[in-house]
Amino acid sequence: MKPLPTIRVLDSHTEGEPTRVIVSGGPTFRGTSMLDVRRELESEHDWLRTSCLNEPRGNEAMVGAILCESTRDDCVAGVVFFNNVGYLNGCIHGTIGVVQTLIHLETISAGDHGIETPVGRVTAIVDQAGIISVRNVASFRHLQGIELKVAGFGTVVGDVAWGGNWFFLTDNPTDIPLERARTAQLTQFAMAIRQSLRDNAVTGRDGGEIDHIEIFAKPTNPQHADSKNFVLCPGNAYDRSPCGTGTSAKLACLVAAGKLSPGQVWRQAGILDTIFYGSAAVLSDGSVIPTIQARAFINAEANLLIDPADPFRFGIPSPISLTPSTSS
Ligand code: PYC
Repeated sequence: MKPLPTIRVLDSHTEGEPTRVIVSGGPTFRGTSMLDVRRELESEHDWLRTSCLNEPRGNEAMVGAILCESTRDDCVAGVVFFNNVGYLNGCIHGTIGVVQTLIHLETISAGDHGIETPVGRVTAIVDQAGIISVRNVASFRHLQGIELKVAGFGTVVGDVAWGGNWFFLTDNPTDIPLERARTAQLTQFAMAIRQSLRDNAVTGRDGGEIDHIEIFAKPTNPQHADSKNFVLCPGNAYDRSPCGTGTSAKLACLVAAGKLSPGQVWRQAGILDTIFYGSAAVLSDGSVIPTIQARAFINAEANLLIDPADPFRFGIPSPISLTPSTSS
């Protein structure tokens, strides 16, 4: 029997949020940057994303990462991240997952390693004990104290910030507790915020869509964390981790508000009460370079088989559409 086309993946989770790294079986790219590679994936090879992440092989929470040769001399690898509905700009939990994967494959060991992403070069720092930190791209608060009318929830006030993705950040104005048992309600609330941002044409710089919503509350255990968040991702899955680009956006807002000093450690808990440790160096224009530390664990090595007879060989199409709906 002829062998079936095979995609080799390594799965990990970073403080609860899964990453599936494609290590072989993908196409060859022509692009001269990870932004080009992302465009190629989107326009020519979207089957790879849907095959790996959609059911029945994947699930809505999973973030995929295709490992590529970097187009730069100062990076050990290039990577493009995607999810259940499309392609991400940056992804820090995913970068930590990629780095843990490269350690597992014995491609890298302790030291500093450049990783090329569609939003620029990030640096992974692996210490002698194997603890991974990632120095992210420059992050900044773009808008402060935006007031939104959110259908069903009243007025919500928050900031817009870039941390490698665009975020709307707000302290929880509702009485819905930030607890795992309440993620359905939190998801409804965050989706309503995102809809209001669209209806009111509130965007990131250069019109970038604010597709991540981050809601903050007091931590479950103030001895372990400074804050707890719930993060809604573009495909309506919530981040099981505290979200690295979201934590970077939070650091940028805290520094802009004079609530965090350069180098001071911020302990951001997520919905599972796992923690990302963040700190920020401040640049002359007020933006920050965040460094995020977290644990990732490899939990599977697998060959995904693409059987031409399988009607769902490219995954079951996602019921979620990225096309914004118009509210009446
Ligand atoms: O950790 O940056 C992150 C991230 C973005 C979306 C899911 N996780």
